[in-house]
Amino acid sequence: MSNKSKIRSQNTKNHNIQPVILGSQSCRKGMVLIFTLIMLAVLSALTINLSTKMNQEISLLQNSIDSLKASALAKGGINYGIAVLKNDEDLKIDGLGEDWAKQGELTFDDGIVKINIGDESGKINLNYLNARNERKTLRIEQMFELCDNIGLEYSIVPAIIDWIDADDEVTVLSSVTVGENKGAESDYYAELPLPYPCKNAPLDTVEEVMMIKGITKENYNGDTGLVNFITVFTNGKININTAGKEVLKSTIQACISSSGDKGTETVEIIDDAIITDIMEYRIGSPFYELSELKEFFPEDVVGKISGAGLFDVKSNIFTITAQTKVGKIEKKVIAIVERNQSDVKVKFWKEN
Ligand SMILES: [Ca+2]
Ligand SMILES: [Ca+2]
Repeated sequence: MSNKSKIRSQNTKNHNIQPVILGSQSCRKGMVLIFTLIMLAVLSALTINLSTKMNQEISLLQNSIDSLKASALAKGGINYGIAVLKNDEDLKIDGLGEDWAKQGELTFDDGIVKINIGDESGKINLNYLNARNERKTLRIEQMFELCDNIGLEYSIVPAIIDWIDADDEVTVLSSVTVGENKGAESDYYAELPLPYPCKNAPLDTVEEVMMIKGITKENYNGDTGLVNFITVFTNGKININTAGKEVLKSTIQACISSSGDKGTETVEIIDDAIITDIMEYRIGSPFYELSELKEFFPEDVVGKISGAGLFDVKSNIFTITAQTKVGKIEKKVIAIVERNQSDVKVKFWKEN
C-alpha cells in the first residue's frame, strides 16, 4: 500500500471515529439537561408544597388572630348592652320604645358588632308550671293556650311538670280531653334507645326542654318554635309591654278563662285584632298600670286580668346578643342578665 493510500486509509479511519465522539458528547449534554429539568421540577414541587404549607399556616394564624379579635369585640358588645340597660331612664316600665330595645351597632377598625337586647319577661317561665300555689292552674292554662297558638300537643304540659317535679308519679291533667293527658317520669325515659333519668328538678336552660317527652328539635326551633316563647330565668310574670303576640294572647286568655266558673259563665274568646291593637298602642304609650287595659276590654275583664297576677309592666331579666364578623370568623355571644335598679349581673353566658 502506498503512503498516499495509507494516509487516505487513516483519514478514512479517523473520519469514521469522529461521529462516535460527537454522539457521546451530545448524549451527555442531553443527560445533563434532563437531570437539570428533573431537579428543577423537584425544586418547583418542593417550593410549591412549602409555599402551600406556609400559606395554610399563615391562614390558620390569621384565623386565630381574627377569632380572638371577634371574641373581644363581641364581649365589648355585651358590655355595651349592659351599659345601655344601666342607663335606662325609666325603671318603672320596660317597653319596646325605650333605648335598650333598639338594635345597637358599634363600628371598629376590625369589624362591626351588632347588639340586640330582648326582654326575657316577654316569655313564659316553664319552671313556674310546678308552682305550689293557686296560680299553678292558671299557668297550666297559659301553656295550653300557648300550645293552641303555636300548634303543639297539650301533652307536653304534663310532661314538663313531671320533668320538673321531684316525685316519680306521672302527672295526669284531667282538663286535657283531646289527645294524651299524661306526663312522663323515669320509667318512660329508661325505655328510650339512649336512656337517661327524668330530671325531677327545675330547668336550668331553655335547650333542656328538648329532653322532655313530646318536645323535638323541630317544635323547639324555628320562627314558631318553643324557643321563642319560653324562659327559665324570670320571676314568672309576663311584661305586657314586651310580650310577643302568642304569649300576650295566651296569657290574657288564661287570665280570663281561669278566673270564671266555666260551668255557668261564657268565657270571652280573645281575637287576634285586640292583641294587635294592644301591641300598637304600647309602642307609643307603654302600660304603667294594667288598668289601662280598659282601652281594650270591659271593666270586669280588666279586673280578671289584673287580679290573676300574671302580668307586670317592667322586667328585670334581659337577653343581650352581640354578633360580629372579623375576616372569615363570625362570633355570637348571648348573655342573660339580671338588673336590679342600676346594678346588672350576668346569669347565663353562651359563646359560639
Ligand atoms: Ca325601662
Ligand atoms: Ca318528676
